[in-house]
This record gives sequence, C-alpha cells and structure tokens, in this order.
Amino acid sequence: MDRRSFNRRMLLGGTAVATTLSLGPEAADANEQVRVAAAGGKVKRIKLYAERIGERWMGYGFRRGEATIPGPLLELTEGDTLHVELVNTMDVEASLHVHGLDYEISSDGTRASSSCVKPGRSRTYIWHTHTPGRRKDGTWREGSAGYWHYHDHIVGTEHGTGGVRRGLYGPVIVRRAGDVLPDRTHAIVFNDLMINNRVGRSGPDFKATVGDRVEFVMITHGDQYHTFHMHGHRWADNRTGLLTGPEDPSRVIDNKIVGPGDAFGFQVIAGEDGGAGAWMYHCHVQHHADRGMAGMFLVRNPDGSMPKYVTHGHRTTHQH
Ligand SMILES: [Cu+2]
Repeated sequence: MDRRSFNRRMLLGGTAVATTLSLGPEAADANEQVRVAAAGGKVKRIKLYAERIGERWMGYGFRRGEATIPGPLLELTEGDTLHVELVNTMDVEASLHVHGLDYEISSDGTRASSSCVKPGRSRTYIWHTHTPGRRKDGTWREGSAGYWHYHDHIVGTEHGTGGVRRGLYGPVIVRRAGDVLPDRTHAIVFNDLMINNRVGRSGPDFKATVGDRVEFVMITHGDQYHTFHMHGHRWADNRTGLLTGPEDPSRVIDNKIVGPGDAFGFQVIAGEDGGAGAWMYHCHVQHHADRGMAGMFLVRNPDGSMPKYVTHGHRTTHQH
C-alpha cells in the first residue's frame, strides 16, 4: 500500500488481518494466499472537516487543512458502526449524506431533516451497517456490504448541487467478513466532465507494479451519464467485482454504464494478462473522452521498467 492511499484510508476494525483464504488446491502456495476482512462489530469515531480548497473547490478531510477531492476513503466491515463528527470550517452550511448504510433520519444530512451543519459548527452523524440474514417473514435481507459513497446535500441547493460540483464527495467501502482485501484502493469520480475535479485535459494517474492487487472505487456525480472503461483489465459485474468461483454467473466486463449517484468497485491484478504498460482508463462516451475524461493506470514491471508511452492529453493533428 502506498503512503498516500494509506494516509487517506481509515481502517476500521482492523480489516488488515493475518487471516488468509485458501482459494483451492491450485492455490496451495502460501505466498499466493490473499488477506481477507475480519468480522465487524466495532464502533469507531472519526472527525471529518468540510473545507474550502482555494477559491474554487471544497473537500472533506480527516484533519484541518488536509481536505482532498475525493474525500478520504471510509472503510467498514458489516456490523461496524461509525460516528462521524463533521466540522464545517466554511462560511456556508454543509452536510454529510451517505449512500447504502443504515442511519436514522437525524443523520440524513438534508435540509428537510434539519441535519446540516452551520458555518463554524459541528454535528455527529451515525452510520450503522449490518450482516445479511433471514427476516422473520422468511425473506432474505441483504447486508450492507458494497461500494458506496458520501457527499454534501446542502451547499448551493437542498440537493447539495453546489457542494458536489465543488468536490464535497468521497468513497465508502463496506466489506463482508471474508472479503478479499486489496493492496491499495483508488477512487475515480466522474463529476460532470471532470475526473476527481481535476481541471485540464486529463484525469489522475494511478501507479502499480505487475501483480499488485489494486482496487478501484468508481463513483459518478453531476448531470451526465458515462461509460467507465479500463484497458487491459476486466472485472465481474457484481458486489465485489470478483468472481466467487467457476459457477459464479456474474458477467465479466471492462466497460460499465454509470449515472449520477452510482458507485461500484472492483479489484484487478495489475497487468495480470497484458503485463506492464500505461493502461488507459476513460469515459467511453467519445466526446467526453476527447474533452479529457481519461487517465492512466501505470503498471510497472517488478524491476521498475515500463514500456514507453505518450502522455495523455496529446492532441492528434488529424482524424482517421
Ligand atoms: Cu462521460
């Protein structure tokens, strides 16, 4: 795990554990075993600051003056509870609204529920998660596990349109006990025609070495529909992005339609099939890609070498 992603992730309830999961007889080599999530059930308290970033942007951060876009990854395991004290250092009201988790109406983060935070004040939002199980009526209740996200719901309009546009959003991952843990996690947020609110003609690049288990959380905001595509890698279109075995019927894809409010995620083994290279990821709506909705998954060889590539944003001089 690289330092940057480690600092920006909150490990709740010790998800990084020594437990390993045997993938079957063909994975008998101990070095090939993966780390898996331990059982949840813990209560954790964190502070999140809503701040201005320069004149133009806003973001969430774990410490004053350290807000980022996207905000920090909040990682839980089913059964965990998270108390988030949101400190609003801005001169406008802000809030925190989460998708996918359990909360009472007082933690909804909306004007309608009077759960926003005035300038200079703070408020604690409480998020719960639960394991799957059978209801008394015999039907199956889903668990909280999934790739989710949080965002402001009050800046600009009662839907947080101004806050989301300026960068008040971030990823949430709820794992199920036993889920495979990645080496590192990156968030990619399509927000109108920006990726992670970067200006200019490109999205962020993400570095890895061949063989790394890399997780991506992909979130969409704004007014546009997109298609998220990654070169040289594929994933399963299910909760984890991983097939559970040879009988798993999930479709394997490398391109997915996404719209505002969506989140999904997946893990890949960097360069597993194609080796090292500057593997593009981009929106596959052509005029979105041409306007800069693209970045690189930079996968190096273990010896640090890398096939040559042309930096993205390079304008072609003629069309084919
Ligand atoms: Cu697009």
